[in-house]
Amino acid sequence: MGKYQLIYFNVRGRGEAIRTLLKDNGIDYEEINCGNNWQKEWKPQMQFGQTPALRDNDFLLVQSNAILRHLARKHGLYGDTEEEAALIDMINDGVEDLRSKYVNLIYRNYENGKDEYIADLPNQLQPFEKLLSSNGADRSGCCVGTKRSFADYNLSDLLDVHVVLAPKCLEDFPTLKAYYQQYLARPGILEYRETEAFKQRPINGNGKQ
Ligand code: 0HH
Repeated sequence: MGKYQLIYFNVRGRGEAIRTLLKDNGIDYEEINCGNNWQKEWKPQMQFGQTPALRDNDFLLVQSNAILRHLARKHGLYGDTEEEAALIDMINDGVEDLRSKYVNLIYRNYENGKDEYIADLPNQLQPFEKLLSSNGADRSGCCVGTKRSFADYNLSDLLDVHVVLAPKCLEDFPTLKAYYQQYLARPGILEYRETEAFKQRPINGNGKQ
């Protein structure tokens, strides 16, 4: 098997959960920055005209959640039973719902919408707190079962960007806070966050965060 290639802009954005999954699981990959010649070279190659994209030998896959699921199937990050896989999907869909709102705020309504977004954030985070506390995720670091899944990388990244947007947003959510701290303390994540590549990569493409 050749090395995976992750084709994306030099931002965290929708690429970061994929990057952290790869890094934390010691999966070798090459990072390709499509930002230099996006319109002419890269965009026409992409099935939906967007990235992130993952090249897996001759197979080119786009859509960030499809990429996470593909890697999860191949590397044992999709739970142990069908029920666990369904719950992992459910949580990942919840992550996608909140990420869509976040992306809309960042790219379309930051100045006018930020205060209202932050005021409503507890309502958005509460379902995750409830789901994770029922799974003891503050101790296990896993949102489903006792094994990490792709949804953990996506949810942890979602918390990561929200802590930047609203630094106190996890204060009233002890399970989410402990779960996020466990994520940050993982050796693979710690090592990755020490790299210049991580430190210099903006969260979003327009400088807002
Ligand atoms: N549903 C898709 C998914 O989940 C959505 C992907 C998407 O929105 O994968 N892709 C955007 C890039 S994410 C895209 O391809 C936002 C990052 C913007 C970075 C801008 C450049 C920054 C340079 C430092 N957009 C390009 C396009 O639509 O033409």
